[in-house]
Amino acid sequence: MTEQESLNLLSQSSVSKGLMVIARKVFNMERVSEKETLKLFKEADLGFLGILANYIREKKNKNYTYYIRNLHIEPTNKCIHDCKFCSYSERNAGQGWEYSPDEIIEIVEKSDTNINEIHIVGGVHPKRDLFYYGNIIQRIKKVRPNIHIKAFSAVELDYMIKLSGLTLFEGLSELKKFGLNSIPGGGAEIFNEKIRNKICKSKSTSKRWLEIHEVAHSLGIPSNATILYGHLENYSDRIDHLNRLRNLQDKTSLFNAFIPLKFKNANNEMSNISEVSVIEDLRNYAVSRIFLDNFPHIKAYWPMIGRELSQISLSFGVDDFDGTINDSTKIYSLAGAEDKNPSMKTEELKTLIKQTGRIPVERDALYREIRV
Ligand code: V47
Ligand code: SF4
Repeated sequence: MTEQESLNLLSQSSVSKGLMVIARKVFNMERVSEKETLKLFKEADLGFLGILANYIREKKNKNYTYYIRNLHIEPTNKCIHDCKFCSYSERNAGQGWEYSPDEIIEIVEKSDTNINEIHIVGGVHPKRDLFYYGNIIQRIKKVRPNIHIKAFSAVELDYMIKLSGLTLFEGLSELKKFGLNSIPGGGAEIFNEKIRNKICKSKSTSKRWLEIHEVAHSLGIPSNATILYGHLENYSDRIDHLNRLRNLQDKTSLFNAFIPLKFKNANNEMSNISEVSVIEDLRNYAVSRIFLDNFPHIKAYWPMIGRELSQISLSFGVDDFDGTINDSTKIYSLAGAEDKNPSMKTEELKTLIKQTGRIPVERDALYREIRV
């Protein structure tokens, strides 16, 4: 839809003058302020947010929807932290596991040879340092020399680097030498310190999370960012979180994707909090797309929100469907996600994307198109 068509559509509806001012800014690709974003969260309806978010989505990523052939490996659920929302760690799941380096290599060896990316995220094991994980990365690269390794949330990195007695810069440089290519977006949760202290007190601070991504970017290691939403936070807290990310991206430009993670309430210490509605999920995707004008991609993580909501999210700012994953991911299935064995063939991913009228584009980990 063109800018004029979108404006015409909006002016026919009962949109307030204040919201129309924001709409014009968006159609001129101007940055929206925190105050304006609060107005969007509080006053705009879903249709209005969808038109704005979709306009930006199509300006940035046309009618394309990206997906990747990837494999998720969770090395362990043993963890020094006790995040209240976690359903996955040994403490909360009641059962601990850890793959040995040989078992991890076996998983890689057995995986599809077309895979382009391995995503590795797990618990923060008390005894595993940077060299332990670095050696695993090095061994994976021997098996699959061209694979992109996106591994370890900032919280895992923080601990393994400290345990090895290195500075952040030294630790990340070492990991890069071992073969680390990028960093996933986990561990960000919510940056507001008061809420962070309530839901994951022992975890790396917000300042540290941002510092780790900034140092990684300075070393040429790109990364993703997430938010855990739909628990104790309010709209201002979400905007504050987005703003800290937008400010860092202004400095470094090395965030690839933003991934909103909906709080799931099964089997954790926050089960008393109801999950937010699907409407709220879509509003949150849309506002994220509108605010994060310097993030190239917004990702829907389908194992968490399901296939159908992921399809609908493509009209609310999302342009990335993540990937084929595999069937061993437990973080969300234990927290109550519908899909207990998340795994999708590329044909199914493509069909889901085509059903929404979008064009599926297979990408590599850096969003370069792969033609097969
Ligand atoms: O940081 C844990 C979240 C994250 C729950 O970079 C929960 O491509 C909802 O980082 N309800 C880890 N969320 C996963 C992660 C990730 C996932 C997909 C793609 C990428 C990427 C990164 O999982 C944690 C936390 O925010 N999480 N428990 C829960 N009950
Ligand atoms: Fe550990 Fe991650 Fe669970 Fe927190 S969310 S307890 S850091 S596994």
